[in-house]
Amino acid sequence: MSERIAHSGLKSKVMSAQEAAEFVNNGDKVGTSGFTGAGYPKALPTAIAERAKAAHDRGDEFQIELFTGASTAVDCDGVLAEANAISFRTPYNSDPVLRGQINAGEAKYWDIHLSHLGKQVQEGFFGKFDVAIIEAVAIREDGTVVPSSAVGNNIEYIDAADKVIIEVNEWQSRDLEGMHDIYRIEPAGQRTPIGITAPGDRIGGTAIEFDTSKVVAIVETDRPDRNAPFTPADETSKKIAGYFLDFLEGEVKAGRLAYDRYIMQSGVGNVPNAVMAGLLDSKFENITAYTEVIQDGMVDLIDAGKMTVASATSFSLSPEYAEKMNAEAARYRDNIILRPQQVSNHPEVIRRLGLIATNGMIEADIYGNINSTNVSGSRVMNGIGGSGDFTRNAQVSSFISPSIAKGGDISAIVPFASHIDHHEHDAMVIITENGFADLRGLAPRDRVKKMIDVAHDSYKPLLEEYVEAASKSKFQQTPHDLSRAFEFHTRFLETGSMQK
Ligand code: 0RQ
Repeated sequence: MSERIAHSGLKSKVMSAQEAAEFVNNGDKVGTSGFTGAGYPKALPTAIAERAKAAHDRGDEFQIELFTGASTAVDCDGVLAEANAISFRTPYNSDPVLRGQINAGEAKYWDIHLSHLGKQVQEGFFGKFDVAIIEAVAIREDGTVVPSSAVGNNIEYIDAADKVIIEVNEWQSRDLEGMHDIYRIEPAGQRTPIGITAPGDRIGGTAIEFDTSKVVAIVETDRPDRNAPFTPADETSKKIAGYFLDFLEGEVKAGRLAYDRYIMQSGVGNVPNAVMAGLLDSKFENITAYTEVIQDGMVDLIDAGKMTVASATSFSLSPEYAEKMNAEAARYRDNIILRPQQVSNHPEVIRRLGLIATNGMIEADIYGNINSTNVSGSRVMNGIGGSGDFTRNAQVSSFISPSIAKGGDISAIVPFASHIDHHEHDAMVIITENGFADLRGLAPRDRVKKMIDVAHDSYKPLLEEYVEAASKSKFQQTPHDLSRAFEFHTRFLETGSMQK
Protein backbone atom coordinates (compact mmCIF):
# COMPACT_ATOMS: atom_id res chain seq x y z
CA MET A 1 0.00 0.00 0.00
CA SER A 2 1.12 3.52 -0.78
CA GLU A 3 2.99 5.35 1.99
CA ARG A 4 0.95 8.33 0.93
CA ILE A 5 -2.07 7.03 2.86
CA ALA A 6 -0.96 7.91 6.38
CA HIS A 7 -4.32 7.89 8.20
CA SER A 8 -4.58 4.49 9.88
CA GLY A 9 -8.39 4.23 9.75
CA LEU A 10 -8.58 5.03 6.07
CA LYS A 11 -6.07 2.37 5.04
CA SER A 12 -8.83 -0.21 5.30
CA LYS A 13 -10.78 1.62 2.60
CA VAL A 14 -8.25 0.92 -0.16
CA MET A 15 -9.80 -1.12 -2.96
CA SER A 16 -9.79 -1.49 -6.74
CA ALA A 17 -11.40 1.09 -8.99
CA GLN A 18 -13.96 -1.55 -10.03
CA GLU A 19 -14.97 -2.12 -6.42
CA ALA A 20 -15.13 1.61 -5.72
CA ALA A 21 -17.28 2.16 -8.83
CA GLU A 22 -19.99 0.04 -7.17
CA PHE A 23 -20.69 3.07 -4.98
CA VAL A 24 -21.77 5.06 -8.06
CA ASN A 25 -25.27 4.34 -9.33
CA ASN A 26 -27.57 5.32 -12.15
CA GLY A 27 -28.90 8.87 -11.72
CA ASP A 28 -26.21 9.87 -9.20
CA LYS A 29 -25.00 13.41 -8.87
CA VAL A 30 -21.22 13.09 -8.92
CA GLY A 31 -18.73 15.89 -8.21
CA THR A 32 -15.14 15.32 -9.26
CA SER A 33 -11.83 17.08 -8.98
CA GLY A 34 -10.19 18.22 -12.20
CA PHE A 35 -9.57 21.45 -14.00
CA THR A 36 -8.21 21.90 -17.56
CA GLY A 37 -6.67 18.46 -17.88
CA ALA A 38 -5.12 18.44 -14.41
CA GLY A 39 -6.01 16.79 -11.12
CA TYR A 40 -9.02 14.81 -12.36
CA PRO A 41 -9.70 11.21 -11.22
CA LYS A 42 -8.08 8.76 -13.59
CA ALA A 43 -9.26 5.29 -12.53
CA LEU A 44 -12.87 5.71 -11.38
CA PRO A 45 -14.23 7.23 -14.61
CA THR A 46 -13.17 4.18 -16.64
CA ALA A 47 -14.60 1.83 -14.02
CA ILE A 48 -17.88 3.79 -13.93
CA ALA A 49 -17.96 3.77 -17.74
CA GLU A 50 -17.58 -0.03 -17.70
CA ARG A 51 -20.44 -0.26 -15.22
CA ALA A 52 -22.56 1.92 -17.49
CA LYS A 53 -21.75 -0.18 -20.57
CA ALA A 54 -22.63 -3.40 -18.73
CA ALA A 55 -25.95 -1.86 -17.61
CA HIS A 56 -26.73 -0.67 -21.14
CA ASP A 57 -25.95 -4.16 -22.49
CA ARG A 58 -28.54 -5.53 -20.05
CA GLY A 59 -31.01 -2.93 -21.30
CA ASP A 60 -30.80 -0.92 -18.05
CA GLU A 61 -30.31 2.80 -17.75
CA PHE A 62 -27.02 4.11 -16.37
CA GLN A 63 -26.10 7.76 -16.56
CA ILE A 64 -24.69 10.20 -14.02
CA GLU A 65 -24.84 13.97 -13.61
CA LEU A 66 -21.23 15.09 -13.71
CA PHE A 67 -19.93 18.20 -11.95
CA THR A 68 -16.22 19.06 -12.23
CA GLY A 69 -13.91 22.04 -11.77
CA ALA A 70 -13.57 22.65 -15.50
CA SER A 71 -12.47 20.48 -18.46
CA THR A 72 -10.85 17.13 -17.64
CA ALA A 73 -9.40 14.73 -20.21
CA VAL A 74 -10.09 11.68 -22.32
CA ASP A 75 -9.71 9.33 -19.33
CA CYS A 76 -12.43 11.19 -17.42
CA ASP A 77 -14.99 13.06 -19.54
CA GLY A 78 -13.91 11.13 -22.64
CA VAL A 79 -14.44 7.57 -21.38
CA LEU A 80 -17.71 8.47 -19.67
CA ALA A 81 -19.04 10.18 -22.79
CA GLU A 82 -17.97 7.23 -24.98
CA ALA A 83 -20.01 4.98 -22.68
CA ASN A 84 -22.98 7.34 -23.00
CA ALA A 85 -22.83 7.66 -19.22
CA ILE A 86 -23.29 11.44 -18.82
CA SER A 87 -26.81 12.88 -18.78
CA PHE A 88 -25.84 16.33 -17.48
CA ARG A 89 -22.50 18.11 -17.27
CA THR A 90 -21.27 21.37 -15.78
CA PRO A 91 -19.14 23.55 -16.03
CA TYR A 92 -16.53 24.12 -18.88
CA ASN A 93 -15.92 21.09 -21.12
CA SER A 94 -13.44 20.60 -23.93
CA ASP A 95 -13.87 16.88 -24.56
CA PRO A 96 -14.77 16.41 -28.25
CA VAL A 97 -17.02 13.35 -27.75
CA LEU A 98 -19.02 15.01 -24.99
CA ARG A 99 -19.16 18.25 -27.01
CA GLY A 100 -20.66 16.25 -29.89
CA GLN A 101 -23.29 14.75 -27.59
CA ILE A 102 -24.14 18.15 -26.14
CA ASN A 103 -24.51 19.70 -29.58
CA ALA A 104 -26.59 16.74 -30.77
CA GLY A 105 -28.95 17.25 -27.82
CA GLU A 106 -28.00 13.91 -26.26
CA ALA A 107 -26.39 15.33 -23.10
CA LYS A 108 -27.38 18.46 -21.22
CA TYR A 109 -24.79 21.09 -20.43
CA TRP A 110 -25.03 23.99 -18.00
CA ASP A 111 -22.38 26.56 -18.85
CA ILE A 112 -21.78 28.69 -15.78
CA HIS A 113 -19.06 31.04 -14.51
CA LEU A 114 -16.37 28.97 -12.83
CA SER A 115 -16.51 31.03 -9.63
CA HIS A 116 -20.27 30.56 -9.34
CA LEU A 117 -20.68 26.80 -9.46
CA GLY A 118 -19.05 25.95 -6.13
CA LYS A 119 -20.97 28.79 -4.53
CA GLN A 120 -24.29 27.42 -5.76
CA VAL A 121 -23.36 23.91 -4.59
CA GLN A 122 -22.53 25.37 -1.16
CA GLU A 123 -25.79 27.28 -1.09
CA GLY A 124 -27.64 24.02 -1.59
CA PHE A 125 -29.07 24.75 -5.01
CA PHE A 126 -28.38 21.16 -6.10
CA GLY A 127 -29.15 19.52 -2.78
CA LYS A 128 -26.99 16.61 -1.70
CA PHE A 129 -24.41 15.07 -3.99
CA ASP A 130 -24.26 11.29 -4.02
CA VAL A 131 -20.53 10.94 -4.52
CA ALA A 132 -17.42 13.15 -4.62
CA ILE A 133 -14.40 11.68 -6.41
CA ILE A 134 -11.24 13.59 -5.64
CA GLU A 135 -7.67 13.05 -6.80
CA ALA A 136 -5.08 13.58 -4.07
CA VAL A 137 -1.34 13.61 -3.67
CA ALA A 138 -1.66 12.14 -0.18
CA ILE A 139 -3.93 11.56 2.79
CA ARG A 140 -2.16 12.83 5.88
CA GLU A 141 -2.08 11.16 9.28
CA ASP A 142 -4.89 13.42 10.51
CA GLY A 143 -7.11 12.45 7.57
CA THR A 144 -6.74 15.77 5.74
CA VAL A 145 -6.40 15.43 1.98
CA VAL A 146 -3.65 17.10 -0.04
CA PRO A 147 -5.13 17.86 -3.47
CA SER A 148 -3.09 17.20 -6.61
CA SER A 149 -2.49 19.46 -9.62
CA ALA A 150 -5.87 21.21 -9.36
CA VAL A 151 -8.03 22.35 -6.44
CA GLY A 152 -11.14 23.36 -8.37
CA ASN A 153 -14.41 22.69 -6.52
CA ASN A 154 -12.99 19.89 -4.34
CA ILE A 155 -14.09 21.42 -1.05
CA GLU A 156 -17.64 22.11 -2.20
CA TYR A 157 -18.13 18.61 -3.65
CA ILE A 158 -16.66 16.87 -0.59
CA ASP A 159 -18.86 18.95 1.72
CA ALA A 160 -22.01 18.30 -0.34
CA ALA A 161 -21.48 14.56 -0.89
CA ASP A 162 -22.77 11.63 1.12
CA LYS A 163 -19.89 9.43 -0.03
CA VAL A 164 -16.30 10.44 -0.79
CA ILE A 165 -13.91 8.43 -2.95
CA ILE A 166 -10.27 9.48 -3.03
CA GLU A 167 -7.81 8.56 -5.75
CA VAL A 168 -4.27 8.79 -4.41
CA ASN A 169 -2.08 9.29 -7.45
CA GLU A 170 1.60 8.39 -7.14
CA TRP A 171 2.39 10.05 -10.46
CA GLN A 172 1.67 13.45 -8.91
CA SER A 173 4.66 14.88 -7.10
CA ARG A 174 4.61 14.50 -3.33
CA ASP A 175 6.23 17.94 -3.31
CA LEU A 176 2.99 19.56 -4.43
CA GLU A 177 2.15 19.50 -0.72
CA GLY A 178 2.58 23.05 0.50
CA MET A 179 1.72 24.62 -2.86
CA HIS A 180 -2.02 24.71 -2.14
CA ASP A 181 -3.80 27.41 -0.18
CA ILE A 182 -7.03 25.82 1.04
CA TYR A 183 -9.59 28.36 2.17
CA ARG A 184 -13.26 27.59 2.77
CA ILE A 185 -15.61 30.40 1.80
CA GLU A 186 -18.09 30.95 4.62
CA PRO A 187 -21.86 30.67 4.07
CA ALA A 188 -23.68 33.83 2.92
CA GLY A 189 -24.36 36.12 5.85
CA GLN A 190 -21.19 35.04 7.66
CA ARG A 191 -18.64 35.97 5.00
CA THR A 192 -15.69 38.14 5.91
CA PRO A 193 -13.37 39.84 3.41
CA ILE A 194 -11.04 37.48 1.57
CA GLY A 195 -7.65 38.63 2.85
CA ILE A 196 -5.73 38.56 -0.41
CA THR A 197 -4.15 41.91 -1.27
CA ALA A 198 -1.37 40.53 -3.52
CA PRO A 199 -1.29 37.38 -5.70
CA GLY A 200 1.26 35.72 -3.39
CA ASP A 201 -0.78 36.04 -0.19
CA ARG A 202 -1.66 32.80 1.57
CA ILE A 203 -4.81 32.75 3.68
CA GLY A 204 -5.55 29.06 4.31
CA GLY A 205 -4.08 25.65 5.07
CA THR A 206 -2.30 23.20 2.82
CA ALA A 207 -4.85 20.36 2.86
CA ILE A 208 -8.61 19.83 2.92
CA GLU A 209 -10.17 19.15 6.32
CA PHE A 210 -13.42 17.21 6.20
CA ASP A 211 -15.46 14.50 7.85
CA THR A 212 -13.43 11.37 7.04
CA SER A 213 -16.34 9.09 8.00
CA LYS A 214 -17.75 9.92 4.55
CA VAL A 215 -14.85 8.14 2.80
CA VAL A 216 -16.15 4.90 1.30
CA ALA A 217 -13.20 4.04 -0.91
CA ILE A 218 -9.62 4.91 -1.66
CA VAL A 219 -8.11 3.93 -4.99
CA GLU A 220 -4.41 4.03 -5.78
CA THR A 221 -3.33 5.20 -9.23
CA ASP A 222 -0.15 6.14 -11.03
CA ARG A 223 -1.34 7.91 -14.16
CA PRO A 224 -0.31 11.24 -15.66
CA ASP A 225 -2.43 14.30 -16.24
CA ARG A 226 -3.24 14.42 -19.92
CA ASN A 227 -2.82 17.80 -21.52
CA ALA A 228 -2.14 18.34 -25.18
CA PRO A 229 1.15 20.01 -26.09
CA PHE A 230 0.92 23.60 -27.34
CA THR A 231 1.57 24.19 -31.01
CA PRO A 232 4.57 26.48 -31.59
CA ALA A 233 3.58 30.14 -32.02
CA ASP A 234 2.87 30.96 -35.68
CA GLU A 235 3.20 34.35 -37.38
CA THR A 236 -0.37 35.34 -36.50
CA SER A 237 0.08 34.53 -32.79
CA LYS A 238 3.37 36.43 -32.74
CA LYS A 239 1.72 39.49 -34.26
CA ILE A 240 -1.11 39.32 -31.71
CA ALA A 241 1.49 39.04 -28.93
CA GLY A 242 3.26 42.09 -30.38
CA TYR A 243 0.09 44.20 -30.37
CA PHE A 244 -0.74 43.04 -26.86
CA LEU A 245 2.64 44.33 -25.72
CA ASP A 246 2.05 47.61 -27.58
CA PHE A 247 -1.19 47.94 -25.66
CA LEU A 248 0.59 47.28 -22.34
CA GLU A 249 3.31 49.80 -23.23
CA GLY A 250 0.57 52.34 -23.95
CA GLU A 251 -0.88 51.76 -20.50
CA VAL A 252 2.54 52.42 -18.96
CA LYS A 253 2.97 55.63 -20.99
CA ALA A 254 -0.48 56.77 -19.87
CA GLY A 255 0.49 56.19 -16.22
CA ARG A 256 -2.14 53.50 -15.65
CA LEU A 257 0.43 50.69 -15.34
CA ALA A 258 4.09 50.37 -14.39
CA TYR A 259 6.70 47.96 -15.74
CA ASP A 260 6.79 46.26 -12.35
CA ARG A 261 3.04 46.26 -11.67
CA TYR A 262 1.53 44.01 -14.31
CA ILE A 263 -0.80 41.41 -12.76
CA MET A 264 -1.78 38.91 -15.40
CA GLN A 265 -4.86 36.81 -15.99
CA SER A 266 -4.52 34.67 -19.07
CA GLY A 267 -6.97 32.31 -20.73
CA VAL A 268 -5.80 28.95 -22.03
CA GLY A 269 -4.75 28.23 -25.61
CA ASN A 270 -1.98 28.71 -28.12
CA VAL A 271 -2.44 32.45 -28.56
CA PRO A 272 -2.31 33.29 -24.82
CA ASN A 273 0.79 31.11 -24.59
CA ALA A 274 2.39 33.11 -27.44
CA VAL A 275 1.58 36.32 -25.57
CA MET A 276 3.50 35.00 -22.57
CA ALA A 277 6.46 34.14 -24.79
CA GLY A 278 6.37 37.76 -26.02
CA LEU A 279 6.64 39.00 -22.43
CA LEU A 280 9.97 37.20 -22.00
CA ASP A 281 11.70 39.86 -24.12
CA SER A 282 9.68 42.79 -22.80
CA LYS A 283 10.53 45.53 -20.31
CA PHE A 284 8.05 44.09 -17.81
CA GLU A 285 9.60 42.76 -14.59
CA ASN A 286 8.23 41.29 -11.35
CA ILE A 287 5.15 40.16 -13.24
CA THR A 288 2.60 38.33 -11.10
CA ALA A 289 -0.42 36.30 -12.14
CA TYR A 290 -3.79 36.06 -10.44
CA THR A 291 -5.40 33.67 -12.85
CA GLU A 292 -7.04 30.26 -13.00
CA VAL A 293 -4.46 28.10 -14.78
CA ILE A 294 -0.67 27.90 -14.74
CA GLN A 295 0.52 27.41 -18.31
CA ASP A 296 3.90 26.64 -19.90
CA GLY A 297 4.47 30.32 -20.66
CA MET A 298 4.18 31.23 -16.97
CA VAL A 299 6.71 28.56 -16.02
CA ASP A 300 9.10 30.07 -18.58
CA LEU A 301 8.51 33.54 -17.14
CA ILE A 302 9.23 32.23 -13.62
CA ASP A 303 12.40 30.49 -14.85
CA ALA A 304 13.54 33.68 -16.58
CA GLY A 305 13.07 35.64 -13.35
CA LYS A 306 10.37 37.77 -15.03
CA MET A 307 7.45 36.43 -12.98
CA THR A 308 7.65 36.26 -9.22
CA VAL A 309 4.34 34.64 -8.27
CA ALA A 310 1.54 32.85 -10.07
CA SER A 311 -1.73 32.16 -8.27
CA ALA A 312 -4.28 29.84 -9.90
CA THR A 313 -6.56 26.90 -9.21
CA SER A 314 -4.80 24.39 -11.45
CA PHE A 315 -2.03 23.58 -13.87
CA SER A 316 -2.65 23.39 -17.59
CA LEU A 317 0.75 22.26 -18.75
CA SER A 318 1.98 20.40 -21.80
CA PRO A 319 3.24 16.87 -21.03
CA GLU A 320 6.85 18.09 -21.12
CA TYR A 321 6.18 20.90 -18.63
CA ALA A 322 4.04 18.67 -16.42
CA GLU A 323 7.00 16.28 -16.05
CA LYS A 324 9.24 19.24 -15.26
CA MET A 325 6.78 20.48 -12.63
CA ASN A 326 6.67 17.03 -11.08
CA ALA A 327 10.45 16.86 -10.91
CA GLU A 328 10.88 20.36 -9.49
CA ALA A 329 7.68 21.04 -7.55
CA ALA A 330 9.63 21.75 -4.35
CA ARG A 331 11.40 24.64 -6.09
CA TYR A 332 8.25 26.06 -7.73
CA ARG A 333 6.38 25.99 -4.42
CA ASP A 334 7.88 29.41 -3.69
CA ASN A 335 6.37 30.87 -6.84
CA ILE A 336 3.10 29.02 -7.35
CA ILE A 337 -0.09 28.91 -5.28
CA LEU A 338 -3.07 26.67 -6.07
CA ARG A 339 -6.38 27.83 -4.60
CA PRO A 340 -10.03 26.72 -4.71
CA GLN A 341 -11.63 28.09 -7.88
CA GLN A 342 -14.06 30.20 -5.88
CA VAL A 343 -11.00 32.07 -4.60
CA SER A 344 -8.84 32.09 -7.75
CA ASN A 345 -11.76 33.58 -9.68
CA HIS A 346 -13.32 35.66 -6.92
CA PRO A 347 -14.68 39.05 -8.08
CA GLU A 348 -13.72 40.74 -4.81
CA VAL A 349 -10.06 39.82 -5.15
CA ILE A 350 -9.90 40.43 -8.90
CA ARG A 351 -11.30 43.94 -8.47
CA ARG A 352 -8.96 44.69 -5.57
CA LEU A 353 -5.81 43.58 -7.37
CA GLY A 354 -6.44 45.54 -10.57
CA LEU A 355 -5.31 42.92 -13.02
CA ILE A 356 -5.28 42.82 -16.80
CA ALA A 357 -7.48 40.04 -18.11
CA THR A 358 -6.70 38.44 -21.47
CA ASN A 359 -8.93 35.74 -22.94
CA GLY A 360 -9.56 34.14 -26.30
CA MET A 361 -12.83 34.62 -28.17
CA ILE A 362 -14.84 33.11 -30.97
CA GLU A 363 -16.06 36.42 -32.33
CA ALA A 364 -16.59 40.07 -31.46
CA ASP A 365 -19.05 42.41 -33.05
CA ILE A 366 -18.58 45.93 -34.31
CA TYR A 367 -19.74 47.36 -30.96
CA GLY A 368 -17.53 45.12 -28.79
CA ASN A 369 -19.88 42.33 -27.69
CA ILE A 370 -17.97 39.06 -27.33
CA ASN A 371 -18.95 35.49 -28.12
CA SER A 372 -16.64 33.05 -26.30
CA THR A 373 -18.76 29.93 -26.47
CA ASN A 374 -21.27 29.25 -29.26
CA VAL A 375 -20.25 29.02 -32.92
CA SER A 376 -22.97 30.51 -35.12
CA GLY A 377 -25.03 31.07 -31.99
CA SER A 378 -25.84 27.41 -31.38
CA ARG A 379 -22.84 25.06 -31.43
CA VAL A 380 -20.96 25.15 -28.14
CA MET A 381 -17.19 25.05 -28.29
CA ASN A 382 -15.95 24.77 -24.67
CA GLY A 383 -17.83 27.14 -22.40
CA ILE A 384 -17.46 30.49 -20.69
CA GLY A 385 -14.94 29.11 -18.20
CA GLY A 386 -13.52 31.83 -16.04
CA SER A 387 -13.55 34.47 -18.74
CA GLY A 388 -16.64 36.15 -17.26
CA ASP A 389 -15.29 36.13 -13.71
CA PHE A 390 -12.24 38.06 -14.86
CA THR A 391 -13.70 40.20 -17.65
CA ARG A 392 -16.34 41.81 -15.47
CA ASN A 393 -13.95 42.62 -12.63
CA ALA A 394 -10.51 43.29 -14.11
CA GLN A 395 -8.87 46.70 -14.40
CA VAL A 396 -8.63 46.12 -18.14
CA SER A 397 -10.41 43.28 -19.95
CA SER A 398 -8.86 42.28 -23.26
CA PHE A 399 -9.73 39.64 -25.85
CA ILE A 400 -7.27 38.16 -28.30
CA SER A 401 -7.97 36.19 -31.47
CA PRO A 402 -6.87 35.77 -35.05
CA SER A 403 -9.17 37.90 -37.23
CA ILE A 404 -10.23 34.88 -39.29
CA ALA A 405 -10.85 31.17 -38.68
CA LYS A 406 -11.14 28.10 -40.92
CA GLY A 407 -8.83 29.40 -43.62
CA GLY A 408 -10.74 32.66 -44.00
CA ASP A 409 -14.26 31.25 -44.26
CA ILE A 410 -15.06 32.78 -40.88
CA SER A 411 -14.50 36.36 -39.73
CA ALA A 412 -13.89 36.87 -36.02
CA ILE A 413 -15.30 40.39 -36.39
CA VAL A 414 -18.99 40.32 -37.31
CA PRO A 415 -21.90 42.79 -37.44
CA PHE A 416 -23.70 41.25 -34.45
CA ALA A 417 -22.23 38.53 -32.22
CA SER A 418 -24.38 35.41 -32.63
CA HIS A 419 -24.15 34.68 -28.88
CA ILE A 420 -23.01 37.15 -26.25
CA ASP A 421 -20.95 36.05 -23.26
CA HIS A 422 -19.26 39.38 -22.51
CA HIS A 423 -21.06 42.46 -23.62
CA GLU A 424 -20.04 45.91 -24.72
CA HIS A 425 -20.20 47.16 -21.12
CA ASP A 426 -17.46 44.78 -19.97
CA ALA A 427 -15.11 44.13 -22.90
CA MET A 428 -12.53 46.89 -23.29
CA VAL A 429 -9.76 45.98 -25.72
CA ILE A 430 -9.91 43.62 -28.72
CA ILE A 431 -6.62 42.45 -30.21
CA THR A 432 -6.01 40.61 -33.49
CA GLU A 433 -2.98 40.26 -35.76
CA ASN A 434 -4.05 43.56 -37.33
CA GLY A 435 -3.81 45.72 -34.22
CA PHE A 436 -5.73 46.52 -31.07
CA ALA A 437 -9.06 48.26 -30.70
CA ASP A 438 -9.26 50.15 -27.41
CA LEU A 439 -12.99 50.67 -26.91
CA ARG A 440 -12.85 52.35 -23.50
CA GLY A 441 -14.76 55.58 -23.20
CA LEU A 442 -16.23 55.37 -26.69
CA ALA A 443 -19.87 55.58 -27.68
CA PRO A 444 -20.91 52.53 -29.75
CA ARG A 445 -20.75 54.38 -33.09
CA ASP A 446 -17.17 55.48 -32.34
CA ARG A 447 -16.11 51.88 -31.72
CA VAL A 448 -17.05 50.70 -35.20
CA LYS A 449 -14.02 52.09 -37.06
CA LYS A 450 -11.64 50.65 -34.46
CA MET A 451 -13.26 47.24 -34.74
CA ILE A 452 -13.15 47.24 -38.54
CA ASP A 453 -9.46 48.22 -38.35
CA VAL A 454 -8.67 44.96 -36.52
CA ALA A 455 -10.79 42.83 -38.90
CA HIS A 456 -9.18 40.89 -41.73
CA ASP A 457 -8.74 42.92 -44.96
CA SER A 458 -10.95 40.46 -46.84
CA TYR A 459 -13.89 41.24 -44.51
CA LYS A 460 -13.50 45.01 -44.16
CA PRO A 461 -15.67 45.88 -47.22
CA LEU A 462 -18.48 43.58 -46.02
CA LEU A 463 -18.40 45.10 -42.55
CA GLU A 464 -18.42 48.62 -44.02
CA GLU A 465 -21.37 47.68 -46.22
CA TYR A 466 -23.27 46.51 -43.13
CA VAL A 467 -22.38 49.64 -41.16
CA GLU A 468 -23.69 51.76 -44.06
CA ALA A 469 -27.01 49.87 -44.01
CA ALA A 470 -27.22 50.02 -40.20
CA SER A 471 -26.51 53.74 -40.16
CA LYS A 472 -29.97 54.29 -41.67
CA SER A 473 -31.55 53.03 -38.46
CA LYS A 474 -34.07 55.38 -36.87
CA PHE A 475 -32.13 55.16 -33.59
CA GLN A 476 -28.49 56.08 -33.45
CA GLN A 477 -27.16 54.84 -30.10
CA THR A 478 -26.33 51.35 -31.40
CA PRO A 479 -27.41 51.36 -35.03
CA HIS A 480 -28.40 47.98 -36.45
CA ASP A 481 -30.31 46.69 -39.43
CA LEU A 482 -31.90 43.70 -37.73
CA SER A 483 -32.94 42.19 -41.05
CA ARG A 484 -29.24 41.87 -41.93
CA ALA A 485 -27.49 41.71 -38.53
CA PHE A 486 -26.73 37.98 -38.80
CA GLU A 487 -26.00 37.90 -42.53
CA PHE A 488 -22.39 36.79 -41.99
CA HIS A 489 -23.63 33.79 -40.00
CA THR A 490 -26.56 32.87 -42.22
CA ARG A 491 -24.28 33.02 -45.27
CA PHE A 492 -21.78 30.77 -43.50
CA LEU A 493 -24.50 28.24 -42.66
CA GLU A 494 -25.79 28.29 -46.26
CA THR A 495 -22.52 28.36 -48.20
CA GLY A 496 -19.76 27.35 -45.78
CA SER A 497 -18.23 30.83 -45.89
CA MET A 498 -19.00 34.27 -44.49
CA GLN A 499 -17.56 35.72 -47.72
CA LYS A 500 -19.98 36.83 -50.41
O1 0RQ B 1 -10.87 25.20 -34.06
O2 0RQ B 1 -8.91 23.74 -33.91
O3 0RQ B 1 -11.02 22.98 -35.07
O4 0RQ B 1 -9.58 24.76 -36.09
O5 0RQ B 1 -11.92 27.50 -32.39
O6 0RQ B 1 -9.40 28.55 -31.89
O7 0RQ B 1 -7.88 30.36 -32.62
O8 0RQ B 1 -6.89 28.17 -31.76
O9 0RQ B 1 -8.03 29.87 -30.25
O10 0RQ B 1 -7.43 27.98 -28.63
O11 0RQ B 1 -7.59 30.43 -27.94
O12 0RQ B 1 -9.65 29.10 -28.49
C1 0RQ B 1 -12.73 31.00 -27.73
C2 0RQ B 1 -12.50 28.57 -28.21
C3 0RQ B 1 -10.58 30.15 -28.58
C4 0RQ B 1 -11.26 29.61 -26.24
C5 0RQ B 1 -11.80 29.84 -27.70
C6 0RQ B 1 -12.18 27.72 -33.78
C7 0RQ B 1 -10.82 27.58 -34.41
C8 0RQ B 1 -10.27 26.40 -33.63
C9 0RQ B 1 -9.78 27.32 -31.33
P1 0RQ B 1 -10.03 24.08 -34.85
P2 0RQ B 1 -7.96 29.21 -31.69
P3 0RQ B 1 -8.09 29.30 -28.77
C10 0RQ B 1 -9.69 30.67 -19.10
C11 0RQ B 1 -10.65 31.51 -19.87
C12 0RQ B 1 -13.79 30.51 -23.52
C13 0RQ B 1 -13.32 30.24 -22.11
C14 0RQ B 1 -12.27 31.16 -21.63
C15 0RQ B 1 -12.35 29.41 -25.23
C16 0RQ B 1 -10.80 26.65 -32.23
O13 0RQ B 1 -10.49 30.74 -25.88
O14 0RQ B 1 -12.89 28.33 -25.10
O15 0RQ B 1 -11.95 32.19 -22.20
N1 0RQ B 1 -12.73 30.49 -24.51
N2 0RQ B 1 -11.70 30.79 -20.50
O16 0RQ B 1 -10.92 27.34 -35.79
C17 0RQ B 1 -15.91 29.08 -35.64
C18 0RQ B 1 -15.26 31.25 -35.07
C19 0RQ B 1 -14.07 30.70 -34.51
C20 0RQ B 1 -13.91 29.32 -34.54
C21 0RQ B 1 -12.19 30.21 -33.54
N3 0RQ B 1 -15.48 32.57 -35.07
N4 0RQ B 1 -16.14 30.41 -35.61
N5 0RQ B 1 -14.83 28.50 -35.11
N6 0RQ B 1 -12.75 29.05 -33.94
N7 0RQ B 1 -12.99 31.23 -33.88
C22 0RQ B 1 -9.70 29.16 -19.24
C23 0RQ B 1 -10.82 28.48 -18.52
O17 0RQ B 1 -11.80 29.07 -18.27
C24 0RQ B 1 -10.73 27.10 -18.11
